[in-house]
Parts: sequence; structure tokens; C-alpha cells
Amino acid sequence: MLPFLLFSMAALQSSAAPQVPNLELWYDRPADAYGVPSPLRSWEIESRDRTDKGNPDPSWERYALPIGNGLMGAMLYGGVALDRIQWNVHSLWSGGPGAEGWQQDLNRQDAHEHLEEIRQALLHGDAARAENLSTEYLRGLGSEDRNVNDVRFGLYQTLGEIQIETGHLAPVLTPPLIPLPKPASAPAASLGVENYRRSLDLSTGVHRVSYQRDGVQFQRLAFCSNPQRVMVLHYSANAGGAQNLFLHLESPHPLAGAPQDGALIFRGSLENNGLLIDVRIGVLAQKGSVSIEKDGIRVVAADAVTFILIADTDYAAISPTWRGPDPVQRNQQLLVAAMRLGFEKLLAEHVRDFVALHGRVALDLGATSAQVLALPTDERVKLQQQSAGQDPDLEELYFQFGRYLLMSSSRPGGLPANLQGLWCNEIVPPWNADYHLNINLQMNYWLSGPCNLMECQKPLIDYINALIIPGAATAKAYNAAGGWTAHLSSNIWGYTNPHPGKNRPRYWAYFPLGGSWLSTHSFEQFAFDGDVDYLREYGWKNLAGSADFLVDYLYQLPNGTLSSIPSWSPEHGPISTGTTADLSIARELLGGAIEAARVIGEEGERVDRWQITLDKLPPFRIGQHGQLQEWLEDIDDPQDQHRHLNHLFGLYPGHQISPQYTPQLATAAAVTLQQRGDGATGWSMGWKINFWARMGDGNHAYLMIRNLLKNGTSYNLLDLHPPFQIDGNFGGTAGVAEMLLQSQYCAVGGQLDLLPALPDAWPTGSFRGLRGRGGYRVDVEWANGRLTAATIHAERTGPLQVRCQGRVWDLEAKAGEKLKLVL
Ligand code: FUC
Repeated sequence: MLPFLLFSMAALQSSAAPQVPNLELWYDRPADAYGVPSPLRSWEIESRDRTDKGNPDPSWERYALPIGNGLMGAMLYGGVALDRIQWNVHSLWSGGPGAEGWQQDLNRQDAHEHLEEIRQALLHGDAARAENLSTEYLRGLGSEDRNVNDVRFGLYQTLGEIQIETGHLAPVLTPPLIPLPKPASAPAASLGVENYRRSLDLSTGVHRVSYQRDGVQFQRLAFCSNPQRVMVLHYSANAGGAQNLFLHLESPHPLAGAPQDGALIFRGSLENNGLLIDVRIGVLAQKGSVSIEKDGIRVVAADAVTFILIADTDYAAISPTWRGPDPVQRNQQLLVAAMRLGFEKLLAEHVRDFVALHGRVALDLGATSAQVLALPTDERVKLQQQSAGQDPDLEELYFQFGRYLLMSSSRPGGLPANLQGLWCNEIVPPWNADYHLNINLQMNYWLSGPCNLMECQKPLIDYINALIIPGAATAKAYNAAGGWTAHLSSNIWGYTNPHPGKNRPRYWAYFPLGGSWLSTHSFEQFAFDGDVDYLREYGWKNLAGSADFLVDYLYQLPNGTLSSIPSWSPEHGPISTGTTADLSIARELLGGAIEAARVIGEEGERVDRWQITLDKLPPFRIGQHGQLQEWLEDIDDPQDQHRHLNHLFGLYPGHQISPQYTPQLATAAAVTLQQRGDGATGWSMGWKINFWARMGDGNHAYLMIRNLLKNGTSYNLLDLHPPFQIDGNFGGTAGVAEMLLQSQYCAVGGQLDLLPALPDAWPTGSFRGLRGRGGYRVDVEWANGRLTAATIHAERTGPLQVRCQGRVWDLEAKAGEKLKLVL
């Protein structure tokens, strides 16, 4: 073996090898060996054709594996002859800057003038007129069609694919049009190689491919480094001179390549909005020869090769809120720095960074049989989908994959995770791969606190703050209100108004509580990390602005209570005098803002107004079927199985309904949950895990985990709405945490519930490092369904009540000390 390789393998064994074998997804063939045409550039297929009309879907939704550093991401296919690396940059969005400047103003300025008329029509029983007026006035300007034609809203888009030809050609197969089931025979013959294996190690964020060909052992490593901001692709073998590679970029965007300063540079602008894209690829080769051509990089007879890749747009430079440096200069500096470090150091630094975050939480839910454990991940998912037996290790893997995805798609300095995290292989992705504010973006961040990844939520807080200025214009135009708000879906260009869509029902677009819901995350951030300075500097602005908005926005009904009239329950039902979703979000936000004011010492008239508004919100209502009413009107249909359950916001993610403190409301919420059923889309099932966890019903929560794995998960463990939509992963992961540890009864901490919804399926297990509100890290062990050990690492001083399985411990916690429960 070459000395270089020896060193590289040793480094991997000591630092990059999985510490817990279960933290690995692995497969015995490349992603595009599953019967999907290769090379398939999915941007050439209209997404709607693909997903709605039964046309082939790209293998990546099913089999390719994601890596990312929060600013760039890639989906890796692991092909033998052609290594395809589908590549994304977080800010590669069409839309946005228009003739009038950077900030979009698509508000209908006179909308608020029609509000009183709409309200009076509704209060006098003329819902049809109220609905018609709303359709006319409570909408935004711009194109009716959010997809291709809406040049202003824009789309999150792929950068393209890096393709690396290895010369390891397999016998030519005619590519089938429709994905075929995995062939029963061993794949090696058709690949022309032996012992093929590709894997993703969740603990280190390293993707590996290995195979033997003509007696030579080949190995590839890939990772996206957050500290160095680059993607690294490393090719090695146990024979000298075995690397003959040709790397090129395939992109739907007009990028021109040129060799420059020892690297290959691609530069161009998005046709739609002129956004500058800067791509740089450097190469380090051991022996052999390298030529950098305008179309690609050719390596001949090298022992080992490292490609270092970086891409960015000038979004940060043109955005008034981001004010980042020029991407060209920064990319150049970053590439030079990374090239200087070299592969070994880049890897070591990446692994250190990754392990420090991912390793904070460990989870053991019981043992899977050795026979099942030996199977590749797709086979295990298939077994679960056939409901065959228990695979607790797969449930652990699913949980840790959610944490992995958040770390990889949302890091300080980047944009928040969108509907697909940051992995998107299309130019017209479903729902524009945007930021939906009536559940989806918020769900992406539910796990950040409980799963000990608080810093990963900071991109969300930055994003919320970037909506304050455009959101203030929207609050004024639609509601003559102060503060700020945002409606159903948004982009990276500050889109806060309701979408146009005259032909669509208003319930789809008009959701002025979107901003308030977002701001609840600013308080949650504080509840989990206790960082008063961060709250004061970052959270407070948007929290206070949302509370100010609610004071003006909510309208006094004849009975003296305040309501959101007119309103629509998210994507569901008729126009209403008030929806439970709106009122619960308002209650949660105002409560959080008042608490935040107390924490940072802000008092006075402004905060008093928030309290008066809070006190005038109407209580929850229990309806004729025993359900928690979705609207002020008792019109719920017990047969309705709609996926949206926003009227249960108070149960989760809010803190207003619980079996212990509001048993009648909890019973009504359970009736609603039963009526809505155990199915629906990926994210809806993810939400239902959390609902049942809060209800304290571990077995029902577990049933929802099984349903999510069965009907909402692809073989690479990504969530399927369908199509791929990442919120279900995040909601599912948050749900597992919620079953094991809760801290919701006291927003600023001081109460922990251990194992509040432990299912029979996990009789014995343990976790380490989950977090409770108030600043507690918790380690727990259990056996035969009973708690056997618990340690609480306190980050704050004060009284702490711990509860578990009917027992209560009243403790005094001291910051920096460990508390062991005496059982
Ligand atoms: C909402 C949901 C859909 C989908 C979309 C992105 O419209 O109702 O199911 O998740 O967001």
C-alpha cells in the first residue's frame, strides 16, 4: 500500500470511523443502479409531469445520499463508471430583485380599506359576500401562477451536477424508462465490479464508496465542510496510478468555464434575475498528471485525487439584510485556504466539527436482530414497510438522520432549511421548494431545541428578522396594523404578502398569523438555550413586532372577545369569524413576548397592551361531536381526514393543552385526532407523532412512527410527502424526542417529564443529551418499561421538578452541576 493511503486510512480509522455502527446508512449498489436511466438530469423533466403523472422519478428521491454544510449541499449517487454529484447552493433562487429594487412590494395597498365591509358581511351572516370581497381584495399582486410564470416569487433551483467519469465502464445496459424493482441477482456483475458498498456515516458526515475492480480496491470519500465551506471529493486505491478521472459540470444555468489560478472556474448569471453564480473547483493529485481544461479537469494515472469544490451566489452581497462579502473574492480565498490545508486536514477538521454537534445526543431503543442488522438500509426500510417485525435500530437511525439533516442544511450564516432542506435537483421543484409558513418551515425547526442543535435554528431567527421590514408593509396594507407579519409562503426575497391567485380560494393564501407563528421560535430558542443576550439582540425584534401586529390585527367581536375575522383555517374549510389555529398561535406568541419582555427587562405600556390583548382572546371550544373546534363556529365534520391539524397547535407545538392541566381539552383534542385518522402526508404523520406524545399515548405515537416509515419514507430515509419534502423527517425526529422527554408545562424551565410517552415497542433503552426548556441536558435509562437511571446536567440554578411514571422529584439545580435521580 502507498504511504499516502496508509496515512489516509489511519486518519479515518481514528477519527472518521463510525463510533456507533448503527449511525450508518448503507447500500450494496449505486443510486442509479436501481433501474433509473443514467445519466438522468432531472431538471430536464417537468416536476409536475414526474410526480403527478406517474413518470419516472429520479433515483435520488429514493436512493442517493445527502451531504451538506448549511450553505452547499449535494446528493451522491455513487455510480461506478460515472460518479454523479447533484449540487446545491442555499441561495440559488430565481425571482426577487425587480425593476423597483431589491425588496418586493406586491402588497395590495388598499386591502385594509375593505376589511370592515368583509367583517360586517360575515357578522351579519352573509358569508358568500364576505368570501367574494376577500377573494377580490385580500390578495397580493403579481402572477397568478407561483411556478414557472411567477418571475417575482421565484424558485429554489439546482446548481447542476458534477459528473466524474472513472473509466470503469460496465457492460452497456439499455436504461429502462420506469424504475424497476431492485433485481434479485447480485449487482456486481452488472456494475463490472465486486464488493460494491456505499454508505453515509451520520456521526461524521462522511460518504464513502468502495469496490474492487480487476483486483484493485477503490475508495471514495465525500463530505461538505462547514468550517472551510468547501465540498471535498477524494478518490484513492490500493494500487498506484489507478486514478484516471475526468470531472465536468452539467448545469441548466448559463455558466462559462475557464481555467484560472490552478482551478476550474465557472461563472454566469441566472437568466431570470441576474443572480451571479461563482463556482470553483480545485484539484490535488498524488503523482500522475492533471490538466485543467475549460470544460473539465482531467487526471491521468494518479495514485489519489482530491477535488475541492465551492460555489456561491452574490445573494449576500445584494441583500439589504445579509450584507455579505463579494462571493467571487470570498470563494477564491476559501478555495486557496482549503487547497493549502489538503485532504487529511480538511477531513480531520470536518469530522471534529461534525462529531461535536452530532455526538451530543445518543439514543438506544433496543436491539434489532443480527439478521436484519446485516441488511442494507433499503432492505430494512422495505421490511418495515411490509410491517415485518421490529427494527428499533432503524428507528434510532431515522431519529439521528433527522439531526444529521438539520446540521447539514441549516448552519449559522446560511439560509434556513427550505421544503427540501437544501437538496433540490430541479429547476421547477414542487411548491418552489420555498418557505411555507403555515406549518412546514416551523416544523423544520421543532427538533433543534429538544435534539440539542440550538445553533442550527439561528438561520431561522436571522430569516425571521429579514422579514420584519417587508412584513411591516404587509401588516399596514392588509390590516392597517403596526408590527409585521407574513402570510402563507415566502422566499429569500422578503415575500410576505398573501399570494395572488384570484381563482384560488383564500384559505390557500391568506394567513396573517404566519409571522406570529415564526416568532414563537424566537422564544423557544431562548427557552432551550437561556441566552438572554441572544434573545435581546435577535429574538426580541421579531417577537415584539409580531405582538404589536396582533394588538392591531385582532378585532373585537360583539361579545367582547378578540378574534381573527375574517380568517381561514390553514388550507381547510370556509371563511370564519375566527379560527382556533389563529387564536392559539396568538395566545402562544403573546405569552412568549410578555415573558421575553420580563426576561430582558422591557416593561411599560407596550407590554401592557399585549397583556390586555392576551386576556381578551376567547377560550377553546368543544363541539357537538366532542371535538376541539377548528372554528368559532361548530361545523367540524367528523368524517374529515384533512392533513392540516393546525387547530391542535395548542397541544403541539404550543403549550396550552395537556392531559394533566386541561384534561377536558385534551380529551377533545384526542377526539379530533381520532377523527382525522392515522394517515395523511409525510409531515402530517410527523406532526401526529408529536400530538400523541403530548397526549402521553406512547403506543399511538409509535403507531405513527411506523406509519411514517411505511407510507412517508423513501429508501434513503428522506421524507416523502410525496414527493420528497423534508419537514416529515424533522417532525418525525422531534416526535421521537417528545416521546422520551418533555418540558412544556413551564415555558422558562423548571419542569421535566421523563419518558412521558414510552411505547411498549421500546421496553428497554437509553438516551443521552436530549434537552429540556430552561437549560437542562438529560440522560436516561430504562428497562422493562421502567426508569432505571436519570442524570440531569443543569445549566441554570433554581428549583426543578422532575416527573416520571407517577413519581415526582423536587430538586434544587445548580448551574454546571449534575443531578442524579435517586430511584
Ligand atoms: C402545504 C401543505 C401541503 C404541502 C405544501 C408544501 O400547502 O398543505 O401538503 O406540504 O404545504
